[in-house]
Amino acid sequence: MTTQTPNTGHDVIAPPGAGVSQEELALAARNHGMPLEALRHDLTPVGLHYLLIHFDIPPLDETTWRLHVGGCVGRPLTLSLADLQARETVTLPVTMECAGNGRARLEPRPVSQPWLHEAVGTAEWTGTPLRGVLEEAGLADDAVEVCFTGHDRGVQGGVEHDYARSLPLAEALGDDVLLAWGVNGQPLPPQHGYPLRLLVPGWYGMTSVKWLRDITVLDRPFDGYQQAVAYQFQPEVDGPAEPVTRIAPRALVIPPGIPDFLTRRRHLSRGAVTLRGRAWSGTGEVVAVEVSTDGGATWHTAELGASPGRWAWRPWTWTWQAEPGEHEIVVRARDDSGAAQPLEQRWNVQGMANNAVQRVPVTVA
Ligand SMILES: Nc1nc2c(c(=O)[nH]1)N[C@H]1C(S)=C(S)[C@@H](COP(=O)(O)O)O[C@H]1N2
Ligand SMILES: [Mo]
Repeated sequence: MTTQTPNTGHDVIAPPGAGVSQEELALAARNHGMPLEALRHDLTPVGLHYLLIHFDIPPLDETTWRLHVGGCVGRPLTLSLADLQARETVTLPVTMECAGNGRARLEPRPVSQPWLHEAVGTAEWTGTPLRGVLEEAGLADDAVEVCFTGHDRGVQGGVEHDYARSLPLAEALGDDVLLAWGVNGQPLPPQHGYPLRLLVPGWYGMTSVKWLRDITVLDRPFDGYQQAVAYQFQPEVDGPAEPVTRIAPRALVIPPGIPDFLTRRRHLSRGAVTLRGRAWSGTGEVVAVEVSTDGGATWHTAELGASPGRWAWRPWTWTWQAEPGEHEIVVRARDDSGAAQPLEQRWNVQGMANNAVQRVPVTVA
């Protein structure tokens, strides 16, 4: 079986039982997750929102930066940030999650950013609907996709490229797709795409291209590296692959009690403890969250609260009468499309969309 990236000789799958490598550690130190206790916030404070940056944060200045809109359009556009900010302005709370969230829990481990559960955050993004800009440029009759290119460039899988992703035309024209310059009431900070990023609610994070440089309308599907090679759900090495698109349902619990520093095992006292968390999905509205405290043998229905918006996570609570002993809390979500979290995820080469349930070991004294 081929477990190395073409052109680089690097392992794409860690040998069975191997620990996280120095390279994975370097990625993890750059691309931090959201501490799970930050699930207490409706909107994730910007510094606690997860980050995923493939290459380097590009040095950009909004006074000289311009957005170019071209390809299969009647009128190519060059827009400054002020031009964009003079347009219709919308603010939307959106839960974003990395498609690689859960990757490090697969065995054998796909080698990349080693997320466990924490590659998620919810922010209020401010920008202008993409549709208005595309309409102003005038879509040609043969337009099929819209490609978004960032200012960041690097080498992945031995291929040098600008970070770029595309959307089918119908998705790009969706009501809630934004060109965003603000987050939680502030200008975008460098790490989240300053001065302008794409924001595609409901889709995994790779779609929401940061540091936008070009929007190019295409008359054929885009075949760039981040579209056609990365972000594929491929259950078998050398087997067929499907592109990863929308966020699969997931619930997380705020780990209760206090943690052990090194193992992060939870310690709490006996008695009533209200477990709290959030649940989200890009394939429908979350309609059920269930909680188990015995590793999944028995399940209880949690109470759902209101989401801050259609594309944002829902809070949930459930009160547990904790008895002394060793327990394992497990939570799972289901949405109104019928999609639900599995107890075990089907393995895949890139470690995509692993929404297998969270398990939190707890010691009750
Ligand atoms: N230009 C560019 N856009 C990008 C990326 C990137 O590396 N370069 N990473 C993508 C990925 S994989 C994710 S999960 C989200 C993360 O967004 P955040 O760092 O603002 O949370 O940005 C996406 N947009
Ligand atoms: Mo990602």
